[in-house]
Amino acid sequence: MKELSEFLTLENLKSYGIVDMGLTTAPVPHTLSHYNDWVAQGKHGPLSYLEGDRQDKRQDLRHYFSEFKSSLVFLFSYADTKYALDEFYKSEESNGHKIAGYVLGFNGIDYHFEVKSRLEEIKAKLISLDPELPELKVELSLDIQPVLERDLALRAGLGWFGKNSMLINKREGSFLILGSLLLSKDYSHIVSEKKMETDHCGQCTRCIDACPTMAIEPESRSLIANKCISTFTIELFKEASAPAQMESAHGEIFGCDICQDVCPWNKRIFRKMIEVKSDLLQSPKNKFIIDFFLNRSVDEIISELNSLSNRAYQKLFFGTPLQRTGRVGLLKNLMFWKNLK
Ligand code: B12
Ligand code: SF4
Ligand code: SF4
Repeated sequence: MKELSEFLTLENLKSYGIVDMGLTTAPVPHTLSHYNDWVAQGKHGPLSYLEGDRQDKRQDLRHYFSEFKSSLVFLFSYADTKYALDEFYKSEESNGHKIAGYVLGFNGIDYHFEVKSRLEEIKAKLISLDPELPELKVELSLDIQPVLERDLALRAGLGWFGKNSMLINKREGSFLILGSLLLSKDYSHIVSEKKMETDHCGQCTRCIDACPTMAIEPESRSLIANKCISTFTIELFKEASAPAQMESAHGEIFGCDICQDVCPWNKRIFRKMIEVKSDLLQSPKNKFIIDFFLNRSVDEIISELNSLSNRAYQKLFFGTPLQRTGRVGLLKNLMFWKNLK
């Protein structure tokens, strides 16, 4: 048991890129009614995976993992890469277009692979260190599982929900990926449960004011998915209408970070970053993505994408987040900006 508690310290887990961690034994989301009302009002728009059977599973962690007793929740930060990317955007090399910071945040590798393999390593270690019978069972939660992950992180005391819906951690901001291990045993005697964080947005409305497509409803402080540029550029793979007023955005071609860029809790940590780690943009995959999408004209990019088959595109971007939309989805995003010219 001693070895297990020594392993499960933040200091030790830093080597996995974890910047904060917490534990919760609560299986039911704190803001469940908000989620159910949100779906009932159709605010999820085209995101059908948030309704039906997967909505039922999200009501209680035990609907997904019946043996649930506690969950370890981890925050993986990509703020340093995002900072380096913002510096790149200011340089002459930039073509004025933007991609979500998380795309480059894990060396250009899709976090569904990279963070997953880190969680798998931690899982294997826990199973090997847990001395008690019956054997510990562990399920992963990383984006695609039917789990309200921001709420899970809230319950684990890791942050609060910003008006932009992001889970914000006081020390680390919101440029984070959330990943969790759901356990068949209660580990609260090993990792103590923290108090839930209170709201630290106060009177600020910067994210609401900055959102070009008015996707954040001020009264309910919740997001309307089909107005969000992130939905349009990441979730819609075929021809689709862009959200109204997307032309006043900042050239987003994959994802959108605007409501996080303006957040004082992110600005605060950027101010503390003394050096720009530009080498974070230099991994082979990151360099390839930047050279393909961010430092040449939209016309050139479109012409290259048109010369590729769908299969060739998938091969080229294999293992990166840009595989998701496929060639057609990215062409749709780029054509939006080209047609504005
Ligand atoms: C669907 C989805 C999307 C959709 C819809 C997002 C949304 N806000 O609902 C779209 C495609 C738009 C999207 C975009 C992005 N996403 Co996304 N997405 C998800 C996914 C798969 C499910 C989210 C969900 O259940 N939404 C339903 C709403 C109701 O729940 P929620 O977003 O969790 O919001 C909770 C709180 O904010 C709170 N809440 C929200 N409004 C209000 C209002 C009141 C009054 C109250 C009390 C509470 C409250 O209650 C909600 C339920 O617990 C999660 C992974 C997961 N399995 O949870 C990732 C996830 C939320 N996404 C993530 C990321 C990184 C992004 C982007 C930054 C990517 C990008 N750069 O383009 C953007 C950010 C957009 C934004 N401002 O939210 C991260 C967020 C990390 C963080 N720090 O919060 C997650 C957790 C993935 C992960 N494992 O890391 N995403
Ligand atoms: S991600 Fe972009 S479009 Fe979506 S709510 Fe934030 S600022 Fe608005
Ligand atoms: S910009 Fe302001 S209101 Fe929006 S999440 Fe950040 S602190 Fe909260």
